[in-house]
Amino acid sequence: MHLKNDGDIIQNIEYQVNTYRYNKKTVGGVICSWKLQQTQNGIYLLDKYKTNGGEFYSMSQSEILAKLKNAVEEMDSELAEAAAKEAIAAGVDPLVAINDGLAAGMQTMSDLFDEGEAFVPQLVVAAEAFEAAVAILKDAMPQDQRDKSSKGKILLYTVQGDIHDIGKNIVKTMLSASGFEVFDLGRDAATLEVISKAKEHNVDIIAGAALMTTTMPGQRDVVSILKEEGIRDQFKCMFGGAPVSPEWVEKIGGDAYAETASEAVEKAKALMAEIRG
Ligand code: B12
Repeated sequence: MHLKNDGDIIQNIEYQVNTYRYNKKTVGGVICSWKLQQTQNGIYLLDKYKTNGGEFYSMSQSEILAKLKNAVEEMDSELAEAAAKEAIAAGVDPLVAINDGLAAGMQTMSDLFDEGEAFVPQLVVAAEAFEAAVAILKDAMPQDQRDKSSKGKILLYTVQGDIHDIGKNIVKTMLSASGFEVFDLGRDAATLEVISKAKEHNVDIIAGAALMTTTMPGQRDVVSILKEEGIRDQFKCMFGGAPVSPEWVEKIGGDAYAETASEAVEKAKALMAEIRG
């Protein structure tokens, strides 16, 4: 049973207290309940609850998103997994949980690094907490979000000579979670391999990350080779990574730039709309 909005009509009433009815079940290892009210139009959801030592308490979506964000900032995988289970139990949309909760926490870590307040090991451990929670949230996604074939195919990689992949992996998670079929070539992906895999999988979008000014030309090379081979029109090219800018992407003849993982999803959707007319 997926309950998202107040007002959703629910069946399977389990028990009744005074004028209210409660529906109880275990979701992702968490016992949760929904408070319902019978009206002449049907049975409506009034509130969602999670049990705590026998007591019911209400947890709003914003509290849960804050917990997810905090777990990544605390670099705590166990906390992140627990918060993911709470999100599922409370009926929070898994994509919202990833985007507004976990990814927001990752952004904090990235900002802290830039300010000299966090260091590489912290970023790596925070990314692990992010991934641990995503694995749980993915299982709770409705079938239409998991139906990858509907949204489009994307070849994702970090350019040749560049081994940074934390951000690329977040982009992968967000794209997959949004219904795209993602072929991940990993990091330090050879330019010719990118072209050959794009053809092999007949992808719609080629998406490359570069994290160093010295490796950004790897993005330009992909566009140049596609042009040389006369197949530039067969693929949309999207690029990103911390040193990359919209101006750079325009200069090298790319189709889209995204600053963050959630923006990458929006841009990929827009590119697919262009492809499908
Ligand atoms: C973590 C890190 C490492 C880790 C990487 C671990 C890993 N598995 O990724 C390790 C320690 C291995 C490492 C190694 C090196 N690093 Co380093 N590293 C970083 C650091 C601190 C953080 C990068 C990161 O993960 N950020 C967090 C993620 C979430 O952000 P993000 O990657 O930008 O991703 C977001 C967006 O860019 C976007 N995005 C990402 N990918 C994509 C893809 C597409 C298609 C799109 C649309 C969007 C998109 O969405 C993401 C989420 O919102 C940066 C500093 C920085 N501020 O960037 C330096 C940094 C990138 N590294 C740097 C350097 C120099 C190196 C080394 C050369 C160091 C050395 N002397 O050995 C080596 C590189 C070796 C190589 N050949 O690649 C420099 C690069 C300088 C430059 N020339 O531009 C930086 C900037 C540090 C600095 N200030 O000097 N590094």
